Amino acid sequence: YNGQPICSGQTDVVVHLFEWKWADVASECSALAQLGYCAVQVSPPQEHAVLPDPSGGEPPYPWWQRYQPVSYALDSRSGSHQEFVNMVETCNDVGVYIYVDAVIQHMTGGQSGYGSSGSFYDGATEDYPGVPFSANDFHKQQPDECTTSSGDIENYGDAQQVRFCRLVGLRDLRTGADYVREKVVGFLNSMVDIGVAGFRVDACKHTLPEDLEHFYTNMHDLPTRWFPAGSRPYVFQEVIYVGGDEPIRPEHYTHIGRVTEFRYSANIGNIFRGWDGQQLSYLENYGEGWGFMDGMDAVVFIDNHDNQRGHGPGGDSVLTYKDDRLYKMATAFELAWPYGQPRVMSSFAFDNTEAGPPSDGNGNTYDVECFNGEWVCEHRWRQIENMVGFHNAALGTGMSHWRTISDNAIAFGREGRAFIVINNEGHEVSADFETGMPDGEYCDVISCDGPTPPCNSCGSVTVSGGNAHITVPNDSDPVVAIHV
Ligand code: ARE
Repeated sequence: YNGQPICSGQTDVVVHLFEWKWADVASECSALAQLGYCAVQVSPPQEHAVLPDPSGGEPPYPWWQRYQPVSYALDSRSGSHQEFVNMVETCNDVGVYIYVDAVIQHMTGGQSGYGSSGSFYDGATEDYPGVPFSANDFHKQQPDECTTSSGDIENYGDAQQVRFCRLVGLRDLRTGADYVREKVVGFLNSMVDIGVAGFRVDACKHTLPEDLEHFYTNMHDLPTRWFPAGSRPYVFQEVIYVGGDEPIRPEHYTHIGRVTEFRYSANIGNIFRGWDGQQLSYLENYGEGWGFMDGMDAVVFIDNHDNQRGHGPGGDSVLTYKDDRLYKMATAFELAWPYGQPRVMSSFAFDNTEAGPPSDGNGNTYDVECFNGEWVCEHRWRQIENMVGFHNAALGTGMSHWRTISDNAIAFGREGRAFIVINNEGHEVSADFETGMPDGEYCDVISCDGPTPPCNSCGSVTVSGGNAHITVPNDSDPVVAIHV
C-alpha cells in the first residue's frame, strides 16, 4: 500500500508550486520548513512537448504542454536533471519532501516535433525514440481495446473507452504490456532513487488499477539517506469524480494509494458563495457525511491547476486567488478541518486560461518573485501560511465544540489544541464560545504574525475557564483562529 503520506515531523500539508523552476523550489524549501509544510507537489519533470504555436489559436507555450511527455529524461521547462537533483536534495535536507506529478498514462497529442530535451517525436506514427516507444506500445482501435471511431474517449459512461481510447487525443500507452511497464517503472524509480518521496499520478481514471498497482509495487524503497529503511514512496492519484453515474469511481483506486477528492473542491465553492442553496452551517459534517470517500483515503483542495482555469470539472463555483476574500476563508476552513490530506495551491496569475507561466518570448520561465503581480504565492499569504501552523498544532485530534452561530457563521475547535470562528454573514458576529482551550491569551493567526503573545496591533483572544468572547468583524478577513 502506497497511500501513507511521507512527511517529516507533525505535518501533512502539501503545497503545489505550479510551474515553478527547480532552482526556485529549492530556495523556497527552508521557508516551507519553517512554516510547517510537509511537501511540494512539483510540475511534471519529464521531457515534454514544446508548443510555440499550438493549433486552435492558443497562446504559445501553454502550461499544458508539460502534460505531453516526449521522453523520461528529467529535462523540462522547470530545469535540467542536475537542477532537479539539487532541488530534491536541498529540500530533503530541510525535511520538506518532493511529490512529483507523474504523467504515465499517455505521451503527446498527434503533432510531431522536438521535446524540451531535444528528442524528436512523432505523435501521428506514435514514435518516441527518446524512450523508446513505438506504435506497438500504444492502445489501438481494435475490439479488445479502443472501440470508438475517432479513437478518442467519447463517453465517460463507457469504462472500456475511458481506459483504452485517447484522452483528448493523447497517445494512449499500453500499460498492461511488459515493455511499457518496465519503462514506466524505470522512470518512477529514477526519481525515487534521487530522493523523490511521493507522486501525484496524473489521469488515473484512464489506467486500470492493476496496471497502476504494478507500477507502485515495483517502485524501490525510499533512499535511507533521508528515510527509514523500508519506507514506501507515497502515491495519490488523480481520479476526477464529482457525482453522476460514471462507472469509474475513486473507490476503485483507494486500495493502492490516496485519491484526490474533487467533490470537496466542487462543493466548497458553492458553500462559501452561498450558491445552490448552500450555507456554512452545512460544513458540520463535511467529508464522509457528504458522501465523500473516507478521509484517510482523500487528498483535498479548494482549487487545482485545472479547475482554477476551467479545465476539468467544477465550473464557475470553484474559488481561486481571484476571489481572494472567500478563498482565504475557505482555505482557513480546509486547514482547520480534520478531513483528508490538505493541499494548498500556489498559482501564477492568468487571464488566458491556456497561457503558460510568466516567461520570455521563447517560453523560458521567469524566476519566481512572490507577489509581483505574476506569481501569486497563495501559500505565502499570511492568512494561509499561518493556518498551516494551526493545522499542524491540531493534527491527530478530532473536531470538537461545533457551534452554528447562524446559517453562515460557524465555530469549531480541535479538542483543546485549536479553535476557529468563520463569519460569512456580511455583518459583525460577536459571541461567547466554549472553546475547550487551555486558559490564557492567544494571538489570532489570521491577523497576527504568529500565535504567541504579545499580539502587537492585531487580534487576541483570552480564554478563561475554557470560554472566550470573540468578535469577528465583517472585514476583508472575517475569520479568527487560535491554536496552542
Ligand atoms: C491539450 C489540448 C487539447 C488537445 C490535447 C492533445 O488542450 O485540445 O486535444 O492537448 O493535443 C492538460 C490540459 C489539456 C491538454 C493536456 C495535454 O487540461 O487541455 O490537452 O494537458 O496537453 C479528464 C481526465 C483528467 C484530466 C482532465 C483535464 O479524466 O485526468 O480531463 N486531468 C489531468 C491533468 C490535466 C492534463 C491531463 C490530465 C492530461 O490534471 O492538467 O490535461 O495529462 C469529466 C470527467 C473527468 C474529465 C473531465 C474533462 O469531469 O469526469 O474525468 O477529466 O470531464 O473535462
